[in-house]
Amino acid sequence: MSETDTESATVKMKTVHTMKSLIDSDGKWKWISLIFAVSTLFFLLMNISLLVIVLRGSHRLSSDSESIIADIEIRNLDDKDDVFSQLTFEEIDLVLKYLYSIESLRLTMPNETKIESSFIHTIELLSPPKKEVMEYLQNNGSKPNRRAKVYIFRGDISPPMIEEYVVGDLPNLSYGRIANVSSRHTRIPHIYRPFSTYEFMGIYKHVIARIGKEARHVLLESYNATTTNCGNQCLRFSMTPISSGYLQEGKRKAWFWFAYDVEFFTLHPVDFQFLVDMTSSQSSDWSIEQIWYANKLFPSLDNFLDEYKCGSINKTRLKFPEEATNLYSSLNTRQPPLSPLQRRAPIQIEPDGRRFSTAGNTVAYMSWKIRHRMSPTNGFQLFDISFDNEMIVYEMSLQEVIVIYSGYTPSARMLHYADGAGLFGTRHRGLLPGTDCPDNAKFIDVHLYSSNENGKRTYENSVCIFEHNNNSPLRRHRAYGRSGAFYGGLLDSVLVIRTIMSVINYDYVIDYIFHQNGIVETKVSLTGYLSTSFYFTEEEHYGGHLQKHIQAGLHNHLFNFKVDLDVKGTDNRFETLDIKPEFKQDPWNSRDHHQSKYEKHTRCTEQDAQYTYNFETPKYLLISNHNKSTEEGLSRSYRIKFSGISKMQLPSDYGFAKSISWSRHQVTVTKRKDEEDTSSSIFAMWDANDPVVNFKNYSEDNENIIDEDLVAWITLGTQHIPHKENMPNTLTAGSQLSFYLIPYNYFDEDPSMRSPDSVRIVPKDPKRPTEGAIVERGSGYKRTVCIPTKSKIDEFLAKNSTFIFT
Ligand SMILES: *[C@@H]1O[C@H](CO)[C@@H](O)[C@H](O)[C@H]1NC(C)=O
Ligand SMILES: *[C@@H]1O[C@H](CO)[C@@H](O)[C@H](O)[C@H]1NC(C)=O
Ligand SMILES: *[C@@H]1O[C@H](CO)[C@@H](O)[C@H](O)[C@H]1NC(C)=O
Ligand SMILES: *[C@@H]1O[C@H](CO)[C@@H](O)[C@H](O)[C@H]1NC(C)=O
Ligand SMILES: *[C@@H]1O[C@H](CO)[C@@H](O)[C@H](O)[C@H]1NC(C)=O
Ligand SMILES: *[C@@H]1O[C@H](CO)[C@@H](O)[C@H](O)[C@H]1NC(C)=O
Ligand SMILES: *[C@@H]1O[C@H](CO)[C@@H](O)[C@H](O)[C@H]1NC(C)=O
Ligand SMILES: *[C@@H]1O[C@H](CO)[C@@H](O)[C@H](O)[C@H]1NC(C)=O
Ligand SMILES: *[C@@H]1O[C@H](CO)[C@@H](O)[C@H](O)[C@H]1NC(C)=O
Ligand SMILES: [Cu+2]
Repeated sequence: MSETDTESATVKMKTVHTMKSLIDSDGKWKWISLIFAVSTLFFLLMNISLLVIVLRGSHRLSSDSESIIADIEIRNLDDKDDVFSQLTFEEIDLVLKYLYSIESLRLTMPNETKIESSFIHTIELLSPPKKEVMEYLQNNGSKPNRRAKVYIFRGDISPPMIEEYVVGDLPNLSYGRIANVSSRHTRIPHIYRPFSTYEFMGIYKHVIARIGKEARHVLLESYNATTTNCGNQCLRFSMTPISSGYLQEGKRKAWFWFAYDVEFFTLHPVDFQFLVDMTSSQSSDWSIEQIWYANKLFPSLDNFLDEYKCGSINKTRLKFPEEATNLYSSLNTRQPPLSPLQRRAPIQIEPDGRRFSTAGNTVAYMSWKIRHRMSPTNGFQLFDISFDNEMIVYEMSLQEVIVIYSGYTPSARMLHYADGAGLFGTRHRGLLPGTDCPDNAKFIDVHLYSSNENGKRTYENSVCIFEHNNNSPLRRHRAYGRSGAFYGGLLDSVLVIRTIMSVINYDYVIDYIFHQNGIVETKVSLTGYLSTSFYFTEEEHYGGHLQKHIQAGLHNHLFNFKVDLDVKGTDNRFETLDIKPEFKQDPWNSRDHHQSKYEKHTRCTEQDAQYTYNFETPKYLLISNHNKSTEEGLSRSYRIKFSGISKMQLPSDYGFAKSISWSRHQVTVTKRKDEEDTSSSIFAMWDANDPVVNFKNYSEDNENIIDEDLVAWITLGTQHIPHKENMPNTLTAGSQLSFYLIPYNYFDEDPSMRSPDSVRIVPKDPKRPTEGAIVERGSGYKRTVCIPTKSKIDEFLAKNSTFIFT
């Protein structure tokens, strides 16, 4: 199905939805449908013309009729967004055609590919140089060329490699070469390869098939389940890759473990694990090295099978879990209900229609404007975040998500996960209206290329955008009393751009929240299923014993974000305001007095710009423009503030830690370089012996960072010691981590003073404040009654649930 087909289908669905919601309501609203007949006709006309435009192939138009109307009403967005936007399917086709024409690449067709062959893993836009983009956006410079960044698996060459190619310039491609950059490796040993469908095919064929055949009797006898021909009593395998930091040079190995294939398998591990050497690029060479069963380690599969036969092993006997609705791991609703009331939860409505608009990759809300793109490897990225048409952030994006587990069993203690290996972009999809995002949110589909998902693919409902109010004032004051009574307040309505990534068992909700006072909030909430292992008493200090056989390991979640702030241009400084105790004689008498004072500390070099949180030395962290000051001579700045940090406890030169050097500091400021695009890579789970992106190197040259273009790399985190209530699901509440970008002498006055949502109340007669008041509303609107539109999502899903389960 083509891109335009999908869009028109969505438009049709939503048109039907809008009109039906007006007509379908109960009898007493019939007269309203009559009144609305005229406007319905208008909607219909709008949608027909929209369909025509969409069918003509414009990929720029949003798929939602309401937002088109909002666009027309609110403002005309410029269309310079495509310097940032992801490659279109047409552009991807050009890249594919070009690369397949290069014979020396020996690219295989997807239906013939194996892990040992040459194939394209991902294709995406290579970010254009920032200088060129800035010239284009701000100085009428020429449009930067569009180029593709492509990862190609070269299992076919010796030694086997993964290669990063740059292919350009679109649309008339004339070169495709291995990227030549000095800040990351672009020819990567095959043993550091990220997850791929083709590797899993090799695993099924050469590893699981062997275990399933030779140990079938063990699995059946111990677990009453097996891996193949298992009916509805199957075992599933999971892979725990081992970082090269724990292996002999040149090796690739992984622990595998079995779990019952029920809802949900990560809470049903059995006590069967095995170590596989996957060093060879030929999957037929992979060998099963060790077996761990019933808390014992065996040096080989044959040895294990012999011992099992001789009866020298205490055999495990487990029952297949019964799929009861109250099975501890299932998400079925339990009884009795929390409330006997059959009433729906509150919802928010937009009484006068949507207040944000979207066009192409751009979103506009109040004075905010934001552009976005989805990269198959890096995931969701924001660009060119501006307020009052002035850029504040050039790029803001999640860089990496890691989880470091502890445990006793061989697999559990090696579980050091860098989620980027799973290709972030492809993990964003299937947001459910009404639960993941409000029903009235705008849902965005993205189009990406990844061999793990059969090449070109549309990911439905990957991103949602909505405005809502936090039901709390952003600011307010009530002055009361006989004189000078007034009230001034503003409800905190915000624009939220939300994505949710499901990476195997965990789900990460990532919100970028734009407040009306110039604050950008980034919030990560964690949910999903725990990763667990089979319980043995030796696990006691490594996690929570949550069910008879289930142990969930203690783990540390860490997240890294890139924030390329540009405060009034790119000549910025990193300053800290260091708050210190003072004990000094009072100038007004002879007493000694304790109080705090602060000193501004300009961080001159990259080594001096690595900030580690310390409770004893409180600080404000500022990105400032020294040349743009307030009338009082204070630099214009943005402040970085965070809540939700966690110490990375592995020694810095130990194993996996070398792949994640960003995790040592809560904020690291570096001089911005196009080459130093990311703090991590899709290889981080494996590459500790020689990290492909070695973040530590970014600061190693210790460059001067005064009045330079700067990037702040921000690390959030949380330790998690699992407990009963984390089953079946872990909860977002209590697990939220945030950082804020807060204007600090950036504006001369809080810009939310201009909000149309402002309310001011003054007495009619200041001398008699209780005898009537005048209510002033910024927008001058009158309060009216309105009807929420009825959601049709459940009916829609009953017929077609493609978007949520693909
Ligand atoms: C793979 O697909 C191509 C066409 O795209 C076809 O020519 C070829 O026979 C197929 N190979 C296999 C093994 O199915
Ligand atoms: C922008 O550049 C183009 C061509 O380089 C020129 O024709 C146009 O007049 C310029 N516009 C402005 C506003 O400078
Ligand atoms: C690409 O090539 C076509 C035909 O060869 C030409 O018309 C077009 O201007 C070229 N586009 C660019 C961006 O160079
Ligand atoms: C890579 O870039 C460096 C420095 O820019 C240059 O000296 C070198 O020749 C380039 N190598 C290739 C293969 O293009
Ligand atoms: C990082 O620096 C080390 C030491 O200078 C060097 O060996 C390594 O190749 C660098 N890594 C990258 C990815 O540039
Ligand atoms: C294995 O499962 C089957 C099917 O559910 C059941 O009939 C049988 O009793 C089970 N065997 C054991 C030993 O639990
Ligand atoms: C089997 O279990 C018994 C009782 O728990 C124990 O005494 C024995 O040492 C175990 N044997 C092995 C081989 O682990
Ligand atoms: C500061 O701004 C002035 C006026 O715009 C300019 O002349 C000067 O070069 C700037 N200084 C720095 C350090 O950027
Ligand atoms: C279901 O929806 C998907 C898109 O989500 C579409 O590709 C497919 O054709 C639809 N199926 C039916 C039967 O309408
Ligand atoms: Cu957790």
